Formats: sequence, C-alpha cells, structure tokens
Amino acid sequence: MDPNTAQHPAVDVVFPCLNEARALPWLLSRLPDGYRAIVVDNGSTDDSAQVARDLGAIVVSEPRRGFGAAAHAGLLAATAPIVVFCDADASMDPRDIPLVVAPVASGALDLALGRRRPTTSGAWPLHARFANFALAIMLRRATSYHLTDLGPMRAMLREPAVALHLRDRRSGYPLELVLRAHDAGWRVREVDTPYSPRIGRSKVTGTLRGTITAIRDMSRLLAESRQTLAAQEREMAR
Ligand SMILES: Nc1nc2c(ncn2[C@@H]2O[C@H](COP(=O)(O)OP(=O)(O)OP(=O)(O)O)[C@@H](O)[C@H]2O)c(=O)[nH]1
Ligand SMILES: [Mg+2]
Repeated sequence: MDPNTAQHPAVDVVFPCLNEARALPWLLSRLPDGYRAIVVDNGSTDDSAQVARDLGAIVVSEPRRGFGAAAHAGLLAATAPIVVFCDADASMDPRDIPLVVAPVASGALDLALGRRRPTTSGAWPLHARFANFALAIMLRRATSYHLTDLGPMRAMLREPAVALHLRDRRSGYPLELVLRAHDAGWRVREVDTPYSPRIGRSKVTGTLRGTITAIRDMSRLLAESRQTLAAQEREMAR
C-alpha cells in the first residue's frame, strides 16, 4: 500500500482475531488497494499479532475476550470514513469486501450486510444455518428490515457507527449493531457475499459452548428490544 493510502485510507477493515495465525497471510494478501487492515488481537496464544505486524497490518491489542470487545476496539481505532468488519478466519474473502462497501460509499445505504452464499456444501453447517434462519425471523420482527442472515462481513460509515455506543462485548455485537441502527433510522440492506469453509478450528458455531453463548447474548438483546417496543406502543396508546 502506498504511504498516502496508509495514512488516509478510504476504508478501514477491522479483523477481530483470536488465534488466526494460519489464516492471516492469505487474508491480508487479498486486501484491495486503498483498504487498510486493523487486526485486533484478542489475547491470542499463537503468533497472530506478530504475523499481522510482519504483513504490514495495524495491530490493536484487546485483552478483554469476546467478539464484541475485539470488534469495538477496532471500530475505535479506525480513522477512515468507512469501516468494514470481517472475520479473520478466511471464511470471507477480502477481495469481496468492495461488494459491501460500494452501496455505503455511493450513499445508498448506511449499513450493508454481507449475506452468506456458501461456496461449498461444507461451508455452512446445517445447524448453524437453521439457528441463523431463526435469528433472522426475530430480527425481521424487531426491525422493519428484510434480513435473512447475520453474517460476518458488514460495511458502514465510521462516525455514525461510533455514535451508536454499542455495549455488547460478546457475540451479540452484530445483532446489537442492527438493532441500534434501526433505532437511529439507518438504511440497511443485504448484499450477497461468498462464504467458504474457515481455516482452522471453529470457535462458535462448531462448539456447544460458543453456540450457547451466542444464543444467550442474542436472546437477551432481542428481549430488551421487545420491551422497548412494547413501552413505546403503550406510550403511543395513551
Ligand atoms: N469466537 C470468538 N472469536 C473471536 C473472539 N475474539 C476475536 N474473535 C474473532 O472473531 C471472528 C469470529 O469468530 P469465529 O470463531 O470465526 O466465529 P463464527 O464465524 O461465528 O464461527 P466459526 O467460524 O464456526 O467458529 C474470528 O476472526 C475470531 O478470530 C472471541 O473472544 N471469541
Ligand atoms: Mg467464522
């Protein structure tokens, strides 16, 4: 990346990273020009941070565990007008990031969500698809958005995103983003993005503990959102 772009990138790409040293070389080699990588090392016990640094990425350290903690630290470290979140497990190809950036850069959307289109049958296990489908139904009820997926790649304008003051620091972070975006009147849509098998061992959807934590975090957020909605309806009925 040329020095000008490095200081004034058009897009900052936040990669929350917990032990993804094996995926990082492929990932960072595929970042389009003008896009800057911010790898948020979430207490990795492998050499993720060093690998990322050696490959020229900005490395932010977030010792507090949790996807949301890592994602939020990246958002606060970003300086570009547009910020993208992308998993660091190579399930999403950075070359596809412009698919979500384009509608935000053109001003058509405030938040573009990558809807996962599996490239192989093994990319997205059936139980994970089903859980995601159930989540999408609840999300559609809680917002007016026609959403079918809550995938790992999304693009948004940085300053309004910081102003949402997201609080979740675990796996509810992507859901809270959509709920608060809805409260703030953002224009949100999905864009199709290819989804491939991750490099390395699954931490969330492939493990019972990860799945339970994700369901618990997301259910709590949806319950809070239903309570707010009910309170607003009662207020309007008065
Ligand atoms: N699970 C998990 N991921 C984290 C954490 N901190 C950072 N990450 C990164 O967040 C991204 C998403 O985590 P993944 O483990 O890929 O979660 P997932 O995509 O829901 O599920 P699998 O890919 O099936 O494990 C990856 O890049 C992780 O390295 C954390 O505390 N827990
Ligand atoms: Mg993943």
